[in-house]
Amino acid sequence: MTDHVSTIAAGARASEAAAVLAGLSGLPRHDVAVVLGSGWVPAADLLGETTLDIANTDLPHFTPPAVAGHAGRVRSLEADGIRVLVFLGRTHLYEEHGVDAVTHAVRTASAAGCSTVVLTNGCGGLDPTWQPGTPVLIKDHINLTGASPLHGAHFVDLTDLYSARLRAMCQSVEPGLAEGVYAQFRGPMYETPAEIGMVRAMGGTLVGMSTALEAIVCRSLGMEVLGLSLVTNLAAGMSGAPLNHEEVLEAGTSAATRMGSLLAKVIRELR
Ligand code: 8IG
Repeated sequence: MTDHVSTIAAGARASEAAAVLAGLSGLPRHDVAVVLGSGWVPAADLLGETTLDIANTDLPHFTPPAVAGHAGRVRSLEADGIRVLVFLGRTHLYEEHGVDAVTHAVRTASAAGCSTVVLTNGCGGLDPTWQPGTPVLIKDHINLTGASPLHGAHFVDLTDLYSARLRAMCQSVEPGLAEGVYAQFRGPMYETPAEIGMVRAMGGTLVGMSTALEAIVCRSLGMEVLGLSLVTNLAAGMSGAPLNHEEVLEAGTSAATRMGSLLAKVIRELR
């Protein structure tokens, strides 16, 4: 396939998924999409009134989840009149299904009518004052995956990718929220201490394995993007202890109530 045809094919797959979603939910359109990453899934129940809860694979072209804590479900919620499409879990680049699998959820959200997307993740933090369980607004990213989620000569401006308007809104909902620059690695290994030194020298303050490629596609489709990280661990080499996935899930479970009420408030401001 040529790159141009690849773009059309990704859009057509998303339209198919959006059509099935419309049938199952009875809603021709949704307003806001939320992608819940590691540590955020337990917050899902706090966001609104669930009106549909399906496996992501009930929609065409979704990939079954590979990782514990990545639920692979899709919900339709009602939050004070806002129709919210929630993805519990995501497909990661390290699962090796390719960039189109990574971005299918946000392409589907766009095809379903969402003009705003909230991308959340669990990540490592480079600021020693960010204890595990600290939420951080993403103000910019550095894509260290070596991959692009766009096909062909598709030039997209990423200035203000993480909407200044939505960040200001979050700051009014939760004054003093920290802000950071998110560096996306391919994973699935965590970084070496030397790689964390590289990220610090580049101006990155958060490290993870998601979000940036999805945000790029959202911008290419004209959606407004809000990025929220939950720092679940200090970046490699900073705490003296090794990193492990269970610790990450545990930090999410204990922060769930706070993240849920933050997200619930933020969603109600998105209209
Ligand atoms: I949760 O320290 C979580 N995800 N790359 N590094 C990377 N991804 C992560 C980390 C981390 N913690």
